Amino acid sequence: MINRNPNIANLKAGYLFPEIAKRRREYAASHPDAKIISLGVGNTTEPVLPHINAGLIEGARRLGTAEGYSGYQDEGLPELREKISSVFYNGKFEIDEIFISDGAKCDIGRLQILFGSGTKIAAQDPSYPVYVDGSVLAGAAQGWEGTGYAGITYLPCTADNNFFPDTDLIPNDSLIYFCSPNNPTGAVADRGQLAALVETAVKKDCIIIFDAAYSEFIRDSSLPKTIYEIDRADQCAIEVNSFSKPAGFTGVRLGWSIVPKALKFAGGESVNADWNRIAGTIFNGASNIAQAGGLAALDDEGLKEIRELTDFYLGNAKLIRDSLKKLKIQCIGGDNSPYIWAYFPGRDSWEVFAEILEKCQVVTTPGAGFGPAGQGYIRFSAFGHRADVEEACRRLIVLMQKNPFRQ
Ligand code: PGU
Repeated sequence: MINRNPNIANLKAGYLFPEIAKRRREYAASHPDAKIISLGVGNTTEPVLPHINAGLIEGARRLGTAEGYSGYQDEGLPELREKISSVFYNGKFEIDEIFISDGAKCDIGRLQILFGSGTKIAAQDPSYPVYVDGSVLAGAAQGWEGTGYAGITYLPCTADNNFFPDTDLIPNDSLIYFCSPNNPTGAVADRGQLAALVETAVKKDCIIIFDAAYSEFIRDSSLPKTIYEIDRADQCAIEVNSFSKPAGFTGVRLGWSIVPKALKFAGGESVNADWNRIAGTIFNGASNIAQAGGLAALDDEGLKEIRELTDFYLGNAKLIRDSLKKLKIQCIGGDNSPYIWAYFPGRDSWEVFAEILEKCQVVTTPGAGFGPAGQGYIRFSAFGHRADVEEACRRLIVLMQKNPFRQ
């Protein structure tokens, strides 16, 4: 018999979002009349807008024609890569520094192969669970100790440090996971903060994996949308991004990663060349239909639709934030991000999650699921139909005012 992969055995708990879905199912089974509303997982709910949808349809139509048919296209359509470079990076990157993927999560998982199991990991705490869980799967952790994994450096991001980590905690030669706008806190790193992060990475010979999946939700034009707005970031950072949230492609599956040619390993070898080798070996490219939709999303009409869709979700976020403020619950996020991070001092976040589900039949995400520093917090997602979000807010205000949160 083959032994179980010890890295899987090292994982402390199941993946966060299926666990929440399970608790929702259990609640629904014991309360069959409950009209449950989800402000839990960040999954898009609104239809793909017409121009982008026409791009997807046209992509499918072309596949049925002799002139338009295409097969494998490993690194992605050259036109799409050019468009990504010009729309998001001012033309800074050549197309062979841009790798089209089937989504940011998939690339975050695969990028681990670049570094191997011996690499030190530093991750924002709280953070998108894929960074830490993916690192554990890749063999970077030595098991669970107390509230976190041994071998992974947690970088607390709390109200005390304005949700930006103490860069002194980052070990030399480590792989740093950083997400801005942040999931789950909704905080966005400003230019000075990102410059400090880049400076630390350069000084300590680290590589940053910068997750910009929510960059299109940034409305404050002084905030950087990509780490490459910072000097020397191309020497120390890989950026992953996605069409999932801005274009409603969570089910279509399309993203990209930037692996600059200036990025080198300790021995001077090219990270870009190795990523090209890995991606060519274990990935056969994103769907050509999805890429046709991606191209439509990046022309003038498509960019207007991205703005419209992200404005819609930001409108939901404002409703949620205003409701929490009425209840005098401290919260951040929701202005340049689709997540609102609400603080319940001294409370266990799974208990607050259960209380909101019981009293309001609203599903949220407990902060502790994103890391030890998330304890006491709840994440509200702004992805939902407007009527559902309005109803969830109404329930929160009416029911929680009548029957306030337990202390
Ligand atoms: N990066 C971040 C920071 C995310 O929050 C998510 C989705 C992704 C990447 C995934 O991007 P794709 O391009 O669609 O792969 N986070 C959601 C969904 C949960 C999940 O497991 O991905 C969330 O609720 O946190």
